[in-house]
Amino acid sequence: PKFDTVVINGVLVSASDVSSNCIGIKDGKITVLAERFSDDDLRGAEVIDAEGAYVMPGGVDGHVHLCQDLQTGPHGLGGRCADDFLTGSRSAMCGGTTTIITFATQTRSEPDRSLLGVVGRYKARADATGSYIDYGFHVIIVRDDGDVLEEEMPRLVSEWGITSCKLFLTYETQRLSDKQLLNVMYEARKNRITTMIHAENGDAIEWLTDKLEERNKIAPYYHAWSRPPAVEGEATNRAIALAELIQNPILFVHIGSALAMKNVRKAQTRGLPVYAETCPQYFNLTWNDLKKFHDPSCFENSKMICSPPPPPDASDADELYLGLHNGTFTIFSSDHCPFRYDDPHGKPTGVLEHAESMTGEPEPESCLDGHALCDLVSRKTGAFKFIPNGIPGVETRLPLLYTTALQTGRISPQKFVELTSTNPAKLYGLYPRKGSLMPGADADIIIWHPDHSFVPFSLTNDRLHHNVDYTPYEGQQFTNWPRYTLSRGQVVYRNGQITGKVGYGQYLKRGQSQLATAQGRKQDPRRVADWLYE
Ligand code: DUC
Ligand code: ZN
Ligand code: ZN
Ligand code: ZN
Repeated sequence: PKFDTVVINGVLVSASDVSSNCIGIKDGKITVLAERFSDDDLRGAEVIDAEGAYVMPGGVDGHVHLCQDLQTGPHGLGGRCADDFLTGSRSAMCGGTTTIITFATQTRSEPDRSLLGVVGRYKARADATGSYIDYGFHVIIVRDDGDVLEEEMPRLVSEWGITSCKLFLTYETQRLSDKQLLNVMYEARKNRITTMIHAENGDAIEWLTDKLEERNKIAPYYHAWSRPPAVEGEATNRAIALAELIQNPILFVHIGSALAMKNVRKAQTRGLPVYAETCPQYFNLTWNDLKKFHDPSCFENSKMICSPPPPPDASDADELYLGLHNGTFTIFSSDHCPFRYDDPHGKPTGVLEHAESMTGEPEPESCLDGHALCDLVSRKTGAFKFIPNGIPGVETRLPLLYTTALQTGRISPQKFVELTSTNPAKLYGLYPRKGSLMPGADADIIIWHPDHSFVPFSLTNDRLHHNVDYTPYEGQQFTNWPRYTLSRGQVVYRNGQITGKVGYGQYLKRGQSQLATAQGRKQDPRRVADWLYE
């Protein structure tokens, strides 16, 4: 047959166009787009009727934590990662995502000096279960070892196709000083590795945390008070200044405040190659969600702790939507960072082993509802600073944005595709193989339900396919959901059923970023420190 599979009656959406075309798929690739197919074309092919619904390139989620190491100590990420490559990729694909980029994390331990060693270890974790969908790695660099960076960065690119690294300005166990940041960014730039920056001022957070503790404000809710928008505001400005100094393109991960977004916008207006990511939690949660369980002192509220925290109230989200629309945000990722609530090393009780380190800490009030786990934890001093930061969301990323932004007219269908698929593919060197419906691209495709025939429902965690025992979006109304997910031409998810196979997903060697190139201005000799790169 001419095609293995065809998609007919769809409204195709790319980052630039909406068109009524059929898709012909052969050997895992899109081979033909045509207004219609003849009977001859269709012979022997599996025909998928989209019934007038949107058809989009599969989601590319550039920010997913799977199998990540437990890191201990105050302000460390802490906790046991609930999802491995099996459960994490399963959850992604059931929400319309066909590519995930996860983190291979260096630690400060001596054996982790070698980035290649770290990556090999994470690859083995992926191989241990296999993945349902294609995946790649970013590296997280928490050390400034000049010899390692010089020797290994070129090999990360050539041997592994890893062309991006994440750097932290906060967390005792991860953060780089300004000088270290410059060192690592400089080496990264020489190798055309995109630097992703977690921009929160670690000193400000520690200082505020001390002040909150002095006042016994240690319940989960106060996690947000320890990270008000100014914390992200300062760190974004500082990173922009340092990156400009050495002409390094940067991408801010998980921007959560309108303040930081405006800093990014200003830098972009000046022609600097500054990119930004934002995530569902900054549109759908607020500080109030950190006190929604039982009563404000109940440690079940730890389920909602992520960094940066959600914004204070919904007015920030209104501004953030503008940033999605006007291009300030380059990508929309999940920051899926999964911890279970019932795991002793998960959400509330990751605290237990550190309880003794809190010398002379007054006992917090226990939950007024007498919630058992909550009491147990609060008795052990479950201060927010010991609670692992992160919430799940790889499966809800696309349907949530579809429901709250596309269907409400806040963003166009094209912008939806740009933010969730095309731009992450370009930014991370996967385009046009991923993030595109052009002939030659991998046949990674989502087909939605026709809006008019979808029966809205309210989300419960049992519908999801991650290994986390809660969702922050419990009770949220959804007005659409991916009906089919295709990965390299195979239907891996259909009408709520998993049809894919674990182990089918392939490791992706990525190329250079295709975004950080032209900058819309002449180079300014006073600004440009060319001698650094001679
Ligand atoms: N950074 C992330 O990227 N995810 C969760 C927590 C964090 O600090
Ligand atoms: Zn981060
Ligand atoms: Zn993250
Ligand atoms: Zn409780």
